Amino acid sequence: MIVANRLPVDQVTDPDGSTRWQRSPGGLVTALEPFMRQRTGAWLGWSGAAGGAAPQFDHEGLHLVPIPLSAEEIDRYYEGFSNASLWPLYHDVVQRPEFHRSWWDSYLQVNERFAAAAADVAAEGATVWVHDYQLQLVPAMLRKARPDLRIGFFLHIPFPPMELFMQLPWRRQIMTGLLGADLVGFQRPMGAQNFLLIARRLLGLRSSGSSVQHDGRGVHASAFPISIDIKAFDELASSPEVVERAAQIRRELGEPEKIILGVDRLDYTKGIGVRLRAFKELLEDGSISAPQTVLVQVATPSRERIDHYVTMREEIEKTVGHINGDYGGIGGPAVHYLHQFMPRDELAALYRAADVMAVTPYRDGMNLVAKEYVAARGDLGGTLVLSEFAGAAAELRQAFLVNPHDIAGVKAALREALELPPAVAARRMRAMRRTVRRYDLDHWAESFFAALEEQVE
Ligand code: GDG
Repeated sequence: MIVANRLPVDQVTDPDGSTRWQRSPGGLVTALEPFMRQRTGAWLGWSGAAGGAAPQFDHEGLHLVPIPLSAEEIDRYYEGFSNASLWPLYHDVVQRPEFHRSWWDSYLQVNERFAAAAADVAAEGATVWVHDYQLQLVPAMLRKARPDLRIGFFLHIPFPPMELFMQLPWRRQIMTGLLGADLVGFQRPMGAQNFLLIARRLLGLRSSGSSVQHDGRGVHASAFPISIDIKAFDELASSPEVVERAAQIRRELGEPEKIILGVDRLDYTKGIGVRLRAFKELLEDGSISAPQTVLVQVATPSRERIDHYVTMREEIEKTVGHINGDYGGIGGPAVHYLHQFMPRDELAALYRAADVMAVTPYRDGMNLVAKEYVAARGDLGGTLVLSEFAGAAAELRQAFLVNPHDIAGVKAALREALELPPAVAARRMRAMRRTVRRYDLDHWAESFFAALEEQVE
């Protein structure tokens, strides 16, 4: 059973008033959905809309259990505590986290609701896999109600170093919540190390190797770098329709010599501004010119009611306006900015069309976009510029690794990536494809389950 903040589908209302379920965006769903489809199991999560309880239902082979959230809980638990306290705190305080007791109360209450529903639905001795920062209290709550269950937890975002985590007024409760799991998984070894250190120092627990003793049980903490369904994405991106669409995109952009691409949820952790600034300076100093070189930035709408996100969107759109005002021509903008959700095959075509993929987050648990780009380049074309602070940098060593705080470094990497001879680019891409093929989504999930079984036996 999967327990995650969101169901893998959203309820959408069509103009004629009818409702239907549609696959929802985001890294977690992209990663888990294909994995669950090959198995039988249930998925508990919120539908994405405010309101009362909806009945359980089956959708494309999955048993889905919607968890209701009221408008106030969306405000406090989701947009508040999850996304304006924990999200910035865990991402190196790129923005200042806010702490409010009313948000915490709501977080506690919603976690209780998820745990109670999971306790209700899970079969005797079932394996329950709880996901992400919104539900860190669920493991302990669930264990209390159902000691027969095998409980795994995976954190999709970074787990911060002790000095940042200690800011959290409810740090003990969060740690105790996580320690209800048999296995706590992180994207990077550093996350597991931070967790173990905090368990020792804050709670005074005894640890040996990568386990701590809590409540008479051993809790294991380890890294499981997430990936994507490489084969499926590779096939999609190599299909004649997508390859043709990629050529058409280049034509629609006016046959530029070089296309730089960014694809992100519109989030302040993703460093979209870094990319724009580096691109602007390259235009300014004459290293490149538009429309021979263009930047396509897809910024998927995200968390649109949270203040930080509203301000960031305004800043980004202002910068795009400035760049196009200064460097674009009639019918030929320098930046093609799309604040839209793209169909998956359109995204694949964009990856396929791009000469340089720019992924420059200040901090990112993994970053699946970087892996998707590599998966999409069966033609061995394209180069990847990747932030050192994305989890993916540990695996994609042949990318141009950059420090997003160093604009000069990002500029230099973009310039180099744009000028890289195709044979060298192909060599780098081939090496990265080998890595992503070996450590794909199945490898991630299977190694997590194997470790969970080993821990419990
Ligand atoms: C969190 C962690 C971690 C984006 N725009 C569109 C679209 N997407 C898809 C991408 C990709 C996914 O959403 C985004 O995944 P990321 O990993 O890049 O980022 P987060 O959403 O922040 O995910 C992250 C991840 O969880 C998994 O553990 O890697 O570090 O922050 O798959 O393709 N998909 C479509 N249209 C879009 O416009 N179809």
